[in-house]
Amino acid sequence: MSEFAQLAQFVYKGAAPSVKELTQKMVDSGTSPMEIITNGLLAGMDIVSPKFKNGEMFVPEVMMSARALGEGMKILKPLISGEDVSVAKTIVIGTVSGDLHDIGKNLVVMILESGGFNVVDLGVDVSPAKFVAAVKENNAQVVGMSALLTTTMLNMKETIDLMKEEGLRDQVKIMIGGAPVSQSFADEIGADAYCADAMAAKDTAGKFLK
Ligand code: B12
Repeated sequence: MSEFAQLAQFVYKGAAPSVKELTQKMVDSGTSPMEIITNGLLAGMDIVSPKFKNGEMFVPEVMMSARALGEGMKILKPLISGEDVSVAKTIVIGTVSGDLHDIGKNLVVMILESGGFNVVDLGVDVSPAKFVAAVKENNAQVVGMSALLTTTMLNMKETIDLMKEEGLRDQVKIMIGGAPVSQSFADEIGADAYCADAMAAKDTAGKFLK
């Protein structure tokens, strides 16, 4: 079994110490951090996702996988976020109200930071009012919203509507992401962009902040 496949298995099994150890070993032997994320850590989540969907895995086990993945991310984050922050532009990002999924959002944060953007991460379960307050406080130019549930994706619209009410909509570009959202949903709720993954988020933020 390759080291990538082994790492994916450790994530799937929620074996945090093994994930930590193997991630460090791969880093030490010169494997690229992005490859470790994509072909090891996220490949592990790709094993978890269908099993969770069809009832072979349950919430506590998926939490263990998420935690194990986080241990790997902790090692990799400083390695891909090390570039000089030269762009004084601020992106406020969070997972919307009622939603606790943050693996994808955290990955987007890491990639944006690696691109030199100043990122204010509001965490999970972020209310529309909290997004608005953060845009004001940080004088942000971009807002990123994540949602993984069909029920919570509607809170993206609530947030955009509140930005309009507060007269902030013209000040910010809004990008959204997460498994259930799409370009057509972005159009429907009046977001500026939908991004399928973290790399697309970085490209889109780059275009917005040119
Ligand atoms: C891990 C996971 C959990 C973990 C979350 C741990 C954590 N810290 O995040 C736990 C176990 C806690 C969990 C809980 C629940 N979950 Co869950 N979960 C998942 C799972 C398996 C993987 C999600 C994930 O991390 N993917 C990996 C990341 C890297 O991908 P991503 O999030 O899509 O992010 C990428 C892009 O979307 C994009 N992106 C994401 N966000 C953003 C933001 C911006 C601004 C941009 C530009 C881009 C962007 O870039 C990211 C990186 O490339 C999904 C299955 C799936 N197919 O998505 C179910 C899933 C999302 N969960 C689901 C459900 C039902 C639940 C629960 C309701 C279960 C329950 N009965 O309690 C709860 C809800 C809790 C809550 N209130 O939020 C359903 C949702 C169904 C639906 N249609 O709404 C799914 C789809 C599983 C399923 N098919 O049944 N879950």
